[in-house]
Amino acid sequence: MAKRKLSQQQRRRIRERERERITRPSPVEGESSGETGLIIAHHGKQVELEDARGERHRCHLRANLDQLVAGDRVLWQPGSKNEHGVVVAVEPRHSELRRPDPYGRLKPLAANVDRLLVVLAPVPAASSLLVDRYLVAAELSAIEPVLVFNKADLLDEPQTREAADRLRRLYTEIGYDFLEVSASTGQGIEPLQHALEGHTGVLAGQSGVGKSALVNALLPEAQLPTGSVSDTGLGQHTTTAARLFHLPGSGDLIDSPGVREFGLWHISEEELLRGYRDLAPLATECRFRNCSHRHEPGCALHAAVEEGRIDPQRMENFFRIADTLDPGKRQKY
Ligand SMILES: Nc1nc2c(ncn2[C@@H]2O[C@H](COP(=O)(O)OP(=O)(O)OP(=O)(O)O)[C@@H](O)[C@H]2O)c(=O)[nH]1
Ligand SMILES: [Mg+2]
Ligand SMILES: [Zn+2]
Repeated sequence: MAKRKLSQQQRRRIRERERERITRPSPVEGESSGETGLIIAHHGKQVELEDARGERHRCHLRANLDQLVAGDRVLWQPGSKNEHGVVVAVEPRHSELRRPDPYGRLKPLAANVDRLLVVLAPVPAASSLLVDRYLVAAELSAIEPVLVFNKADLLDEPQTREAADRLRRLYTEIGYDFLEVSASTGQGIEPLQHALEGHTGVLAGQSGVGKSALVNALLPEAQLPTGSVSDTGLGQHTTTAARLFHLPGSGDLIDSPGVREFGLWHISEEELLRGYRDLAPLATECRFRNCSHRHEPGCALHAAVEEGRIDPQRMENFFRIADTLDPGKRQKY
């Protein structure tokens, strides 16, 4: 059964790629001769790519190319016998999720995605501050976020149930999708699959929330290792590199390594506000055009919180993130 599905899927993809190739007049930056390919993962200086027939190849990169990531669409030239191919050019990305690496340098994590699955769980405990950081990144990259609360099978205790419900209320009131799922029992996996149909999603969230387990639930053939180590609190990550998977049906999903923090220091306070889809429209209604929303009278944001139209948690998180922005990017008061 799984085999048949896969070959149908491959056929569909070949048709898609062929169509793309015909209708796309050399859209690639740099050189233009070569076959089209999709980056599945990058390993150091090499990448794994999928060709138009669905076959995988290891390739080197032309020296002038920036780092490629899962989801990138490229042109490449096959190597001669037993040799790696070479990627010669990359298509401009229509979207890009970036995050700082451990050295604080901003790195792309996934390209050409249109859904960000922010995975939460009762363990490790979900924090709205981390959720907000992901939401801001998604909003600024024009990627539609979906909150995925995993390990729903662990919500028996009234306390954990209440914490999950609180997050659901907080985010659904703003208009975000919130799915309660369990990679272990299969609860909510079908709605998750529907949410990804025809889209390319990327999984994000703390280490140990079950991102790879969700890939396995959606695509049992993936057989990804999932970590018990993370559960012990040692802070180790099970997944070490982002990787793209084709889901049954239509839709792609990129698994990514977990992070403890999702830094946003590189954005300005103005951008941060734009990333808060509930707060941003209110800012134009403040009495003072250059309102800092901190101490001025007639601040529409504070009025909305007092009247119960905005959750105070969102405002608090906004200011907490604002305090971590690069000093040069903060608003001066
Ligand atoms: N009870 C329960 N445990 C789960 C569920 N999903 C995942 N887990 C467990 O959570 C642990 C972490 O799962 P992973 O899928 O490795 O987590 P991850 O988010 O991919 O972690 P990193 O790769 O380190 O970022 C494993 O022990 C899983 O078995 C679930 O729905 N219910
Ligand atoms: Mg993982
Ligand atoms: Zn204001």
